[in-house]
Amino acid sequence: MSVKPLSHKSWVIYEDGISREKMRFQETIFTLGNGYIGVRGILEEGYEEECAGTYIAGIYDQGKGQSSEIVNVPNPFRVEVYINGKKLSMDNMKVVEHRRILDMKKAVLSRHTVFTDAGKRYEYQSRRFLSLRNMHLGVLRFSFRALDGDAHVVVKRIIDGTTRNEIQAVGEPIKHYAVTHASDTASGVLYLEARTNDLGILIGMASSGDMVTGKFQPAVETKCYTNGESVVREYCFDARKGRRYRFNEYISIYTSHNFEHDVKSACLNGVELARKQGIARLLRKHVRAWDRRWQNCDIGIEGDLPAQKAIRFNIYHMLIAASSEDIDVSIGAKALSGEWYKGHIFWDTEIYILPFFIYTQPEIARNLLLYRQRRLSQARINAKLERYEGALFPWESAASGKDETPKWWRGPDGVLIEVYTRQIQHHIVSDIAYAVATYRGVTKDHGFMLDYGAELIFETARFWASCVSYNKKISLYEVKEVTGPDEYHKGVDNSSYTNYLARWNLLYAAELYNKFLEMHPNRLKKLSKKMDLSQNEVEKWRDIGNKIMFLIGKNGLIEEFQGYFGKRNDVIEQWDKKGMPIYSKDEEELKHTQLVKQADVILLLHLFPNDFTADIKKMNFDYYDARTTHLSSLSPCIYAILATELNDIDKAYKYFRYAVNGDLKAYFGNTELGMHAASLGGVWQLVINGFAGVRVKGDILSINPRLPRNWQSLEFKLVWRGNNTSFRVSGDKVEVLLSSRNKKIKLPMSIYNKACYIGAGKLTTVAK
Ligand code: IFM
Repeated sequence: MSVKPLSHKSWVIYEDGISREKMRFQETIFTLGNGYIGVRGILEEGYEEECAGTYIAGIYDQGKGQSSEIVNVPNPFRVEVYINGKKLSMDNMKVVEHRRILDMKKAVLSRHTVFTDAGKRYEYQSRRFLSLRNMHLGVLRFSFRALDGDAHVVVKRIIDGTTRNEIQAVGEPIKHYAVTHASDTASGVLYLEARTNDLGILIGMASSGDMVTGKFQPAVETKCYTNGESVVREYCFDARKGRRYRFNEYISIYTSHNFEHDVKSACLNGVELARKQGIARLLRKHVRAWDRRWQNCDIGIEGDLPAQKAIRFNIYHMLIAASSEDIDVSIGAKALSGEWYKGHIFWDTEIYILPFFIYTQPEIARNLLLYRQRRLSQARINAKLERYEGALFPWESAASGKDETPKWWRGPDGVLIEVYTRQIQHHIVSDIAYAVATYRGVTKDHGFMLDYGAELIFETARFWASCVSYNKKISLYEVKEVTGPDEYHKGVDNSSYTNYLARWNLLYAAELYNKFLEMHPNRLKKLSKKMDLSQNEVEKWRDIGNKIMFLIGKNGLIEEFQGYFGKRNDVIEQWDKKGMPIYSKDEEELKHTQLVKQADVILLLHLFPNDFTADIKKMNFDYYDARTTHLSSLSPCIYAILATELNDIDKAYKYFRYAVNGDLKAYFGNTELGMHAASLGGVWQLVINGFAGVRVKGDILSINPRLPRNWQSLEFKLVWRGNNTSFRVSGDKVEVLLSSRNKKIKLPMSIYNKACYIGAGKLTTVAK
């Protein structure tokens, strides 16, 4: 069973016509990436409003900034075309035709633009991609036509070393590198090398290209030169009216980060090899790699073309942000599509994005978890610095694993605010542990747990044991002065989300310890020695876990944190056309109310779906839904999941439409700064956990679909316990197809609460 290619339309995102106000938004939407490099969808020639962003995963620098940020490296895709000395650009000329198409299936961005000047039209077309087969390779093909008369043309191919991190919440733009070398080879290959400020990471870029010669080749004068911080190859020729002049470019990018060989040679070899293969072959390989990538993670929706397209858009942006190679990086809050939040990695990755990878491409999930595990030593140091034990993962993380949260930030109203979450948004610690446990539960990758996961789980439990304080009066442990997911209320005591996850973390660690004691005593002995861990300490974790305060009333209503119910009992009273809340945005005032910025208690109910009854879920959903502003993009998807569990499919669909289009239709408000990566993953969870009703119960996969009315069918794939499994939900039936080499396999599942065993290679149908 494979997801039907409904129509080409559901794979493409268009831009028709050009609008200055939307340029930065489009740049984000049209980002290309291969998990290693991300390039915003700028027009090659540039324009006043552009934010030409090229990012390489894992390359951070602080320079004069508040904390380290992902480096906007030189722009390797610059092309300038001059007609009789005047540059083709929306800044200089009128644009009379403009269309861009992002083909999400192939990750190729194509463009057609016609400019006019002095009554004459000039056409520029381009196509580019970042190879998924070779993460160091980019390809650009462009062409030019003078439509109304002959013209004298100069084409400049440029590697532009003038880029900076323009987008700063606080302070001036920062250039995080210095160009150290710009040259060209005898055969016209451009090479630019730059060095980052702090760590001196070398970034090398080479570009090799041709003007494609045809029957009517004009006399072309070609020269290469450096121009300040850029390196240029220039073609000068007389263009004949209506004739198309084509150019091919092969771009190779290497850095000295995690790469032991000579950067320059790698770049030069890279372009030479690419050139030998040619664009058509490189494109074929790239498209095949993308086909394979989509194969395991596409979602098919029949009956709702806008939703089909939007869900693919969400998945596309997660895929382009994740490398299939282990390059010791994780996914930032803006993925590789922008420099807002400085390319930092938040809990967004583990709680929102990771489930998509765990269930569809577990090897990528593993690499993302390894990124945290490799920073465990730094997390131990972070804990010590804050006078805790165990591991304190930073609220905002970059390359080193130190806390990179900037001290100052600019709020939505433009006012400077001191960031108070830095040392106290401790739920990140158990969010990461939770992701490790989810990975283990879905994949049964015991090797990962033995080699890496257990240590992380134990150290995070240790952190919580050192973070709680015992309240003798009530014989309970408390966690004081933290900030939960709801950031309107900072520095609160006994945040229910935080305490519940801390409790889970401690008890899970104790259980894991006992399992290891039984099954892997020698490994445990070694690890215990390394960590100086004793059985007594583990018993203490269990005791604390069982006695952590959790503010749930007799009626099942969970208090978000201690004292929350004493706040002004404001509720949402107005909604906009999309059904989203209208409320005052004054955070100073909001903190005195019960209004909640984003899913907090409701997120807890989603993460532990089997721990709470339907009545408890309903009571809390009704209470918090009436008080949540959804100011954060991390919120609507989670409310929608809960709504599906409560069978309120219309409400779920309302939140789904908002969340799935959050960036595509700019509902979230600041897409120009980059994609809202957490929401992308949250929307995937909404479709799978919510509408498809996929949950792990005990040790088996349970499926209880409840589709929106207009969806005739939903198709998706999951890798469950290492087996590729396809699902199709339509009407009142679920079809499952398991592909496994083990022909004798019988995977237990629960579908519509009916126990069944899925064998390999034959379609199993279960009716409601
Ligand atoms: O991690 C989130 C946080 O929960 C809400 N503000 C934005 C952060 C980054 O996405």
